[in-house]
Formats: sequence, C-alpha cells, structure tokens
Amino acid sequence: MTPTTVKTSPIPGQKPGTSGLRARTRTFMGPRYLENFVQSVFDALGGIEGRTLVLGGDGRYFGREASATILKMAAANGAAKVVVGQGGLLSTPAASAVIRTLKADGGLILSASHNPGGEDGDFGVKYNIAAGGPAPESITNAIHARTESIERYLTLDVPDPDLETVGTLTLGGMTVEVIDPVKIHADLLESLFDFDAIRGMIAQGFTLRFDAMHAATGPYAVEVLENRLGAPTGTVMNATPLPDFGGGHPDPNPAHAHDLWNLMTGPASPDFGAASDGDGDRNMILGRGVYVSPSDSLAVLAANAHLAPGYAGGLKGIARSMPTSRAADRVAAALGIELHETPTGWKFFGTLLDAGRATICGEESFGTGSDHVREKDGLWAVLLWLNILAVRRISVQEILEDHWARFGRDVYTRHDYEAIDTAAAERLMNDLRARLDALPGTKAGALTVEAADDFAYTDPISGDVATKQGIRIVFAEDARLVLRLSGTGTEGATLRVYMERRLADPAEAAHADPQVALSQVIEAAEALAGIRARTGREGPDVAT
Ligand code: VG1
Ligand code: CO
Repeated sequence: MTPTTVKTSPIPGQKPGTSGLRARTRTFMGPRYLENFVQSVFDALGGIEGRTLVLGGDGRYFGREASATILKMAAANGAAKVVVGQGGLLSTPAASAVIRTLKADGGLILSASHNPGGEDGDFGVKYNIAAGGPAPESITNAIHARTESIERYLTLDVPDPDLETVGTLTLGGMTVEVIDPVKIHADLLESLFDFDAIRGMIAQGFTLRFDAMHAATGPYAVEVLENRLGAPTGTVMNATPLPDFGGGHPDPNPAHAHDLWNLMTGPASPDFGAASDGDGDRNMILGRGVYVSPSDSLAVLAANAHLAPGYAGGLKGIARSMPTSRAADRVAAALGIELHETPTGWKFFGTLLDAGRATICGEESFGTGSDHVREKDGLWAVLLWLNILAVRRISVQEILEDHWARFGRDVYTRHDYEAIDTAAAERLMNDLRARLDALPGTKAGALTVEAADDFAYTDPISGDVATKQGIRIVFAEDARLVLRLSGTGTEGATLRVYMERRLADPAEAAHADPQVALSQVIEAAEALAGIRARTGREGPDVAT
C-alpha cells in the first residue's frame, strides 16, 4: 500500500519538557499537531524502517484516536512491527518493561502523567529508547529541531485498526501485535519480590488499600495485589481506568488522593495505603495515620532493599534528583556505595542504570524505581515496601522512626505555586540567579547561607551537560532550599520551592511537623526570593 504524503508546516512550541511533550488535549486534537510531532520523532531517529516499536498510554481521553493515528503513520514510515497494549493501555513502567523484554527499538507513551485528563485536560507524547527509558536530551533536542523544519508527514489511508482484541493484525505492510498490557510487567515484578512472604502477611490479617485514581495502574494493581497476592477484592480502589480519571487529578499526594488520605487518617485505617498517578509511575506510601515523604521513602527502600530477593546482593549505587532530600545520601554513605545527584526527570537516570552505577533511583515527586526498568515504577515501590514489611513485621511508623534514629531525619516539604504569570516567575528566578555569588556568608532570616549555585550536571557516562537545572541554596544550619520552574505544566508557570532540614535528635525527628520544623527555611525562601510579592499569592497551592 502506498503511503500518503501530507504537506504540513512547523507548529511552534513542540518542545519536549521534563517528560515528553505535553499540551492541552484540544491542542493535540487540533490539525496536524500530533502528526507533526510523531513524524518529527520518526525523522529525528533517522527513520523507523524495519524497526519494532511499542505503543501504549495511560488510557486518557484521545488515547485511542491518537494510537490509531500513530499506527498508520508508523506503517507508512515502514516500521516492521508495533506492539500495542490492549485498548491502547500501557502504564509507563509497563511500557518500559515491554520495550526491554521484547527487545524493541523504542516506544511511544501517550500520557500527561499526573496532569488531569479529558477534553479540557492535558495530553502528552513521550519517546522512549531501546533501553526502555525516556529519550535523553540529545534526542529530544533533535526531535524539537525537526518540529521546526517539518514539511510533510506520512500516513496510510486505511480504517482504524482494532486494538480491543489481543492478537496480531496487519496494517499496510506492518504487523500490529495487541498484547495483554499487564502480564509482562506483573511477571517482572513477581520475579523481584518474595510474593509468598507478602501473601502470608496478608493471609495473617495485614490490611492494605491501593488507590489507582481511575488511571492506568488499576488493572496492574488488581492483578498483582488481589489476584496474585490474595488481597481481598476491593483492596484496589478506583480501579477502572477512565478517560477523564473520574474528573479527578491523578496525582498521588495528600491533596489529590483525598479518599485514601481520609481512610488512612481515620479510625478504620488499614495497616498500609498507597496511591499511583495517571500513568502508574508515581507512588505515595501511607501507614496507619502516617505519611511517608517520597524522599524518606527512597532512603528507607535503599536501606532495606536487600530484604527483597531481587536486591539481596546489595545495591550498586543510589541516584536521586537534585531537589530530592539528602536522606538517601546518608544511606549511600553508610552502605559505602555511590550517590548520584541528577537533574529533575527520569531521563537522567538511564545512563547510570545502564552502566551499573545505580540500582535504585528516586525523586521527591513521588517517584522511585530500580534497574528492573528505565522508568519510575509505582507498583514496584509498593511491592518493595510490602516485602520489607513482610520481613520486618513492624509498622510503617516504626520503620520510619527506626530509620530516623539511625540516620537522622531530613524533614522535607515542597511548595508549589501553580499557573502563575510566566514572566513574573522567570524574573524571580533570574533575579535570584544574578545574586547567587554574593549570597554565601549572608543571612536569610534566621539562617546563614553557606553555598549557592545554579545546578549544572555533567553525565558521568555520556558526558552530556545540562545547565540551569534549579537554584540550590545550602544553609549552615544543615538546611537546604531549592527553587525551580516546572517543565510539565501546560498553563503559565509553576514555581516549585523545595525545603529540607536535618533533625538529628530521634525524639524530635519522630514527632516533627514539617511545616513547623521548616518554618525558618520557609522564611528564608521568602526573604531571598520574595515569593509572595512576586507571585501575588498568599501561599502555595499544594504543599507535599
Ligand atoms: C515533575 C516532577 C519530576 C518528574 C516529572 C515527571 O516535573 O517534578 O520529578 O520527573 O514531573 O513525572 P516538573 O518539571 O513539573 O517539576 V510524571 O509522573 O509526569 O512522568
Ligand atoms: Co507519571
């Protein structure tokens, strides 16, 4: 079948951010928007003739139509085969697992992750490489460059393929293999953890709930937690993926996962609670009446990973994004292994994982994962927590207190100012950036600045350099402040202010309320950056 060549012209702003290209769903549905970007991906790769790709997404609105469009374009561009999750569904970690297991040449993930979905929500497209992880900046820059010169895309004039039935079909000369979206990922997870021990703990009365937030993880969590581990039916809440996530904001944090939060802080709390985001790569961990800060979760998982069969041989290293607290650094030091501090976004962990320089990675934004895939993996984190609980047989609260008694506590909070004026946000960052050299030795409120810089990273394996990755201010009082602008939003700018302070005294650590314990850091941030005046906001929209 002859491909149809459709003339097009560049659409401005098709620049992949922290995690792929994200825009309003209506923008993606507009003429040539999706097609331009997808063809630019194919062109930037030097064409996809004869290649095998994986395709799937988080089930959000427009995903099915976008899948059909992409399949026709892949066929027209000469791809040999595309493996698709049934109904177009693949969680982000599952897509990574499928790319790796089937040795595909790469994949396209249709997701805007934790951003709301629906016709009035957001959509996104991300390209992952053969190793299974998000494309590095060298590739995303080439894709962006191509979007600025594109003049045609290729498609096939055929009916939409049926993605609802598992099996093989052909589209032009290309094979489309529709697979069970869950099995490969669930099998991989089962190979890493002691399912017998977790099953035994649940059979003995340990109770848990998982909030899938009407997003991609539902079918995966039902299969793993209910079918394979024997948790009662209903353990997974909001288990059915919906195109608009039930009108909710599929972001697993105390503000957005409110049903689970209310349950876990109420009188009938289960022993363990967890939630995941739109595309299944994030996780929030809760104990009975206890919230585990994501930075602490990374540190606890790293310190206890050897209790799970998949990590019994120990860790090669730990990697964390720069704004993630320094709790993991203390674990790496105690274990005598490398600690890597990378820019925000999972794409920066890939080379470290490939080279065997890190086994576990994490971000303060509810993301943790390991070298089993090349994405963060919400269900993986939940299972590692359950495996640790099944071995140690103490509560989540006790695990945290034990950890803090050993390492001290890096009490932590992140304040987000969402959808603020872009120019004002950039001025705030630029003005502070211009003053960084003069800050060391000066006072900010009650604290003394020890060091200040604009984070730059040189990848130790590829040598790639990333600059302007966030302003980092270290205080003499064992505290730290980080400011950066989000790269995943679709409206105005979002300012993220990350704050932490180490509490060495176990009694103080066990009972600290972050917003109180961090009051001097919060005041220092205000003194240094004038956030309230410049954003016109009284306080953050979300504090995690
Ligand atoms: C946010 C988080 C970052 C995460 C990214 C993608 O980016 O801060 O840690 O990697 O989202 O997560 P930003 O640029 O908005 O701060 V997800 O779950 O969207 O794939
Ligand atoms: Co996500």
